Amino acid sequence: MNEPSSRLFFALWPDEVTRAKLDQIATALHASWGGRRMQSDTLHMTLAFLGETPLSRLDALRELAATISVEAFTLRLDRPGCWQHNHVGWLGLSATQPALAQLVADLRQAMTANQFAFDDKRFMPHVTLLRNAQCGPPPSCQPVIWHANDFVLLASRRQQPGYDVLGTWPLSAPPDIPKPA
Ligand code: 2AM
Repeated sequence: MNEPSSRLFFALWPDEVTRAKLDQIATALHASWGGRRMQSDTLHMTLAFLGETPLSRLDALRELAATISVEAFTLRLDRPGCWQHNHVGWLGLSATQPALAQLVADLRQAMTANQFAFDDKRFMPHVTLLRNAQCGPPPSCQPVIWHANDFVLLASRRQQPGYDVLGTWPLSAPPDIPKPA
């Protein structure tokens, strides 16, 4: 018999305010590019995609996630884009965010050390907002500022759209910025 498994990935999961702002950008992109909007309650930024993973390994995955120690960071999502090859409309970053890159690198390293397979394509931070988009020039959009304080492990639901949150891990508090005298 096949071992029970789920389609898993680590992600940043927005708070309600950020989610609503991302959804507004989806409205603007949809007006330009059409296609199918992602449901607002599923919006996320994938950090590392594992795919089908045996549920017997879930505890090991949760344990490695708990070892990650990266400071909380802020993302400025200011770059709308559309991929011709898969018709995905998305919002990303025009400047790299070193703490985000560190979080992804540390997750990849911990997964490799624990013999988890994952998609190791170059990380391209983005939030998918549209599928089946007819890509054209991007509309101008207000940047979305996203304070990332934690990351999650998500499982894709099998029968309906949506994800289940299987775990949440806090990012560490950034050091206090000294106030000017
Ligand atoms: P996408 O939104 O750009 O398609 C769940 O499928 C999430 O994992 C989606 O956000 C998807 O990205 C992302 N993902 C990353 N790599 C993937 C892969 N190889 N196959 C499917 N989804 C992948």
